[in-house]
Amino acid sequence: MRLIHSRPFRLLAVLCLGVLGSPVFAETHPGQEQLVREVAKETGKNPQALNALLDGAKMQQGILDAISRPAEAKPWKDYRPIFLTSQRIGDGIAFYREHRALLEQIGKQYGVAPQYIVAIVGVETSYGRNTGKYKVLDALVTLGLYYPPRAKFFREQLKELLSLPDNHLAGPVGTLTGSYAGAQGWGQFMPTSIRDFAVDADHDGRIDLQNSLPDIFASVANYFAKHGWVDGGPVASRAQPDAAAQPIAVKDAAPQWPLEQLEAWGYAPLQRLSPGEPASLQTLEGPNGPEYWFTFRNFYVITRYNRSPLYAMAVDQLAQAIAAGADRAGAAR
Ligand SMILES: [Ca+2]
Repeated sequence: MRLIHSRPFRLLAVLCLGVLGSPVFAETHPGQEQLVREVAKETGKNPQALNALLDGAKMQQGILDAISRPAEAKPWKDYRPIFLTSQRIGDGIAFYREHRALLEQIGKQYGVAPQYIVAIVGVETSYGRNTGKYKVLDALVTLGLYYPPRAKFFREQLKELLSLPDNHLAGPVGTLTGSYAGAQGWGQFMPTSIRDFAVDADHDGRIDLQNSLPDIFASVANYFAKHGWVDGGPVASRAQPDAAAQPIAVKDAAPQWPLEQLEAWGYAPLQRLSPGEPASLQTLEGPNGPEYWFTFRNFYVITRYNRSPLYAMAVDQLAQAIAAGADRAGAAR
């Protein structure tokens, strides 16, 4: 609900409410004054400028509708075809070839194989084609101040958006666009991820995750590296259960056992792997029945980008398809 619609009314309301008692300040959005006070105190930014910015933001019902829509829990057999399309693989191969030198340089610097950087921007935004049409400020105001179920998380993101130095964003805060959840750029970074992981790799003094490929690639690679990516380490590998294999309860994708323990429980690797490799097990509903997968440290790192194990599996398989195709394309030249 917006009580006050314009600045003259705002001033009037401040005066009236001041006379009547609290609240002393009239707000365009609930909790705005407190938020502005915190950001101004912590960053030294001008409270009037922050208020002006927030006064211009709109609560969007469409954003509340989008986040409230129950997420379809698709099984792997229906999830995989959405991301592993021939178009997305083909575009990824072409993209890798076009930017190979830069990708390999950044991949080497951060210890992350380039095909995983390409796969992330492929899954997130179809290689930068769909970075989102919502105003980031509207999205985070709406979810941070008007959506109690996730207010804690999104208020923190809104606060960070307002706190980030101007040169950490692709443009003025009020002009930025992104997903309905306020994620920005080719890699769909939330403001706290920009703060913690984004990189100015082309050294132009600005972190631009919308227009600078060096910044985009290095930020994704740095995100992986900072979450513990093991250069050259395994991601996921098929497992074959024997007749006596028992179902294994897995809390999340964090590796919990050495591979040989899972083998002892009846799951055989289909490729040669180190018996001591820390692993977990995912059971997915494939097109021909259950699929069993050993997953490793790097798989878990991908789930730090998006919690879904299906997401991590799709990224891994897209990355492998892109790498194989880029090598073939490279050999054919
Ligand atoms: Ca830059």
